[in-house]
Formats: sequence, structure tokens, C-alpha cells
Amino acid sequence: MKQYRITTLNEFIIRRQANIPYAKGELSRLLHHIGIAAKVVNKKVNKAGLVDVLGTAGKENVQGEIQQKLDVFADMQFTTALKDSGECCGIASEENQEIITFDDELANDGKYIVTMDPLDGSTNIDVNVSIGTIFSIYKRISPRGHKAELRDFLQSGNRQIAAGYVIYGSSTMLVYTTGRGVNGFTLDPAIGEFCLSHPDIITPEQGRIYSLNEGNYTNFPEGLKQYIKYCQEKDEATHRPKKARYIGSLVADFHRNLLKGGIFIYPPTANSPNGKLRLLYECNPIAFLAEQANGKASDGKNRILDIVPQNLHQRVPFFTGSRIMVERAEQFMKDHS
Ligand code: P6P
Repeated sequence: MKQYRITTLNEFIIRRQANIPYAKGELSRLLHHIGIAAKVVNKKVNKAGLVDVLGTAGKENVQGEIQQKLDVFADMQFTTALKDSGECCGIASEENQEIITFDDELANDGKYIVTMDPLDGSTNIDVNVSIGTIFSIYKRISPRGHKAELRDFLQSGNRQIAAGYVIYGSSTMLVYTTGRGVNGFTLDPAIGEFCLSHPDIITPEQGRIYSLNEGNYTNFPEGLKQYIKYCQEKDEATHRPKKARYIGSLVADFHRNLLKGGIFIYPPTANSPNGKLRLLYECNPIAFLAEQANGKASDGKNRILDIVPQNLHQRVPFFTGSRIMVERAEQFMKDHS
């Protein structure tokens, strides 16, 4: 019987580090600690129906969203793991208004900063729908040996060193890039390791799935309404309409489209001209992954990774996925702008 060679996340990280002459192991250590926190959060998510972590934590986050107990737990786990890595000097998290810095000499000498949504889609927890963690890693701009500063976090997405997500679904996966392709690792609970299961992910340049919340249709821009109509007509290749698929959990919707081909849109609306999703810890990391997998990511016009952030929790409209689909949607937006 053919023996499959298992490559664990740590083996993969170290092997990839060996190919980078200047790498001294800091990024590897940081990614390793993210993997540890993901395993701890996964254990809690998997038991969510059995232990007292369902429901709300009784307070609101900076977005004015009711914090779920697992939101708070995940934020704490990832913050602790990143601090303990000794490579991260500061964090911008969806769950915190201001940046998180540390009164810790080792952490303040860290070379990197991290932006993260510790548990995205958490309102889906109580109904057992897949949720995710999203993260971005940048080199700090401020001098090492001091606390991180706001300017470390307001860097455009094209300066990301690494980005990824964890999807807590029917299986738990960690998908990340360091700018040299996208690789997916599936958690094997039997050995407690993330194992390489999706090497060198490339997203199809064309797809048959479009994902957006059509409940907001009446507030959509005309160009997007026309694009939706285009998706619902028979297309020239398959002579069939495209499929509407929307989970309402960014990581789950993006992950499906990444593997199968498709477009995810969180558009501007009359009430929310910048859409809902946050640039620093949702759109930038997902955009980096999309581009590394030969896909695309824009705000309907401008490349997401070129946007210079003005504040930590800035929202942007988001179009991402298969290159041809994103370009077609951008054309409809332009023609009807
Ligand atoms: P809506 C979850 O709350 C989230 O931030 C993303 O994961 C998801 O894509 C989006 O909001 C869903 O928003 O307005 O369609 O419920």
C-alpha cells in the first residue's frame, strides 16, 4: 500500500525557511505559535455545544457587535501566543479599539506586528456554521526594543510578509502564504498536527459561484445589480446561470471559492458606502492569499493591496476570487458608475 509522506506545518515552515538565506527563524517561530493558538481555539470551537462557551460574553466589541464568548477566548489565545513567540511587538485585533502592545522586553524587540480577526463570523457559532481566524504579518517600521507604534499597522497590504486563515469547519485547516504561493494544512486530531493537504493552491481563473448577501440588493450600486443579472443569465461557456452560494462567514465563503473558483463580494451600499469588511484584518490578508493563488482582490476598482490605511478599523468594499470573474464585475461597476 502506498505510504503517504506526511509533511507537518512545522516541517514545512522550517523547510521553506531553509530556502530564504536571510531568514533567522523569527517568522518561522511566529507562524509556529499561530499554529499552536489555532489548535487551542479549535479544541474549544469543536466543543462549543458542550461547554459554556456558546452565547454572548455580555459586552460589545469596538465594532458595536455583541462579543461571543468564543470571540473573547480566541482573542486571548492568539494574543498570548503571539506575545510568547517573542517575535511580535504588537497586535491590531478586531476585538480591540487600539493596538495591543506589551510591557515585555523580549516582545518589544520583536521584528513583526500582526493584524487579526481572532474569530470571524462568530455569530454563526451557535448554529454550527464554519467560522475562521484571519491574520496578517508585517515587519515593524518603528525601532526594535521599543513598543510598537500605530504607524507599524497603517501599512498598505502590499507590504505584508505573510497572511493566512484558519477555518474551523468539517475539518480544521490553516491556509497561509509568505508571498511564495498558497499552501493548506489540515489538522489531524489523531496526532494534533496540521498536515500539508493542499500544496500550491491555485484558484481557477473562471468559476461558477457568486457569493454575496442579496438581502441588501435594493441598496446595491447599479453596476452590481447588472452584474448579478449577468450571473443569473446563461453564460457563453456552460449555457447555464452561475450558482449563488453565501454562508455569511467570510473565511468559509472565500475558502470554497478559492478551491472551486468563484467570486465573493461585500459591496458598498447606500447605507454603508465602504461596505462592512475591515481592510487591515479581513480584506488585506484575504487579498494577499487571493493574488498568491492567481486570483484578484479589489474594492470594485482599486487593488486592495495598494490601499493605504487611514485607521485600524477602516472598512472597504470587497470583490475577490477568480480573476476573470472579478475583472468582469469591475467592468460592470465601471460601465454603470
Ligand atoms: P452579512 C461575519 O459577521 C462577517 O464579518 C463576515 O465573516 C461575513 O462575510 C460578513 O460579516 C457577513 O455579513 O451582512 O452578510 O451578514
